[in-house]
Amino acid sequence: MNTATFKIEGMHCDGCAANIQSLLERKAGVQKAGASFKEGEARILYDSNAVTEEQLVTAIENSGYRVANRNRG
Ligand SMILES: [Cu+2]
Repeated sequence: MNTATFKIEGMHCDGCAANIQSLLERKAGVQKAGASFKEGEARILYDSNAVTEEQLVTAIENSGYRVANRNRG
């Protein structure tokens, strides 16, 4: 399992965070995801054999948000 923390730009309410959380949770290979509007970030626990970090970023950005920064762990 891998963990990633993304700084996300473009969220403007808790609904945006819930939206990001559910789109991440729908991705194959994602075991757990959490997103916070207040902190402006998402934390993801995923299996890198099933989904890449790049694919997670793309899923978020295709929904109209921007991943400004990424950290592993
Ligand atoms: Cu919103």
